[in-house]
Amino acid sequence: MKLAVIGVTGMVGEVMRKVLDERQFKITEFIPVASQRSVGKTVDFKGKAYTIISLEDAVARQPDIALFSAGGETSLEWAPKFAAVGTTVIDNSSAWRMDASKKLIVPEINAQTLTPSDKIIANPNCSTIQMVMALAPLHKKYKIKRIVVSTYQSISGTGVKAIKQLENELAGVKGEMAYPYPINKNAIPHCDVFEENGYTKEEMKLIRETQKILDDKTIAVTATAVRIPTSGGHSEAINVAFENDFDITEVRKLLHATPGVTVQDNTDVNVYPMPIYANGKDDVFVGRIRRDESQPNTLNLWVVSDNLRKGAATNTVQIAEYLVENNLV
Ligand code: 11C
Repeated sequence: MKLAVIGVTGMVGEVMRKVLDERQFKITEFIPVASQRSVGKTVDFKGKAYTIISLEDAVARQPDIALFSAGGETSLEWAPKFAAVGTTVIDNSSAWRMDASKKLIVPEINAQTLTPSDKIIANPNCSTIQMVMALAPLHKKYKIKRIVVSTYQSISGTGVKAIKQLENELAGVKGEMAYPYPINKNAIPHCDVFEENGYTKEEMKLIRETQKILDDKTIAVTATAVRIPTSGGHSEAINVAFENDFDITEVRKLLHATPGVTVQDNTDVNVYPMPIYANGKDDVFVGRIRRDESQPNTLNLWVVSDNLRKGAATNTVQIAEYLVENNLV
């Protein structure tokens, strides 16, 4: 298996290398790729130094799989070039997610839709992945009518510039700002850019991607995405109304039985998910499971996950594993 990682020096690229190593993904040739300014430098993978090559040179090597995490513009330009030489691209950017001809995959939910002709596969947005991981088993059983979600997103979702901004603020140093306001001691209701309808792009991703992954356009979703000064791990307060009524014990059982989901829910002893504990782990953690007593068939959940792992790198590597295990590459 010849595997290329595009954006290998970035935050997600670094976690991809770690996850590939941890999961012992079988690779015969590791091809690290980054922008021109990194070409010729080295990156570590499995304790060895590898020289970074350019996108052009990587296409010439015809990898079997290319994991992309280098931004939407790079994906739009280069994913088709890799696909044209037979590479299967798994793309972390938002470039292809809503393209009707591309699949948007969370392996636990819809990997079975993949075929060998899917040459560009989209990896969903981090905040969407953790939400659908918790909701998919409940949708199957009770059918979702409407979701109201508020997110509390870590600065690692914005990237290194945001981490630097917080470090500078904590050190009392002036520097480049990733956000229009200070992030320390703050909550900024603004993730990604604003769209014409007054929602942010992040909020619209939660709406559109959820319907696509759960393959149900009838699901109504509304979202408010907020940036908070946590360093890793997104949290979400989810209110979900179902067509059919549920039994709360059965909901807990369903979530317990869902691979990739860990229930942390014992208020007697203050057990609930929190980003400081979810960070560095691959699972999606669900707690504060309770009936919304204000209207019928409605449930409240608190969902936390590491946005760079299950929200990005781990989900991408899981897609690659599925392709290999099912002889789709
Ligand atoms: C955030 N969800 O935390 C974003 C980061 O569409 O893949 C990832 C952006 C994307 O701000």
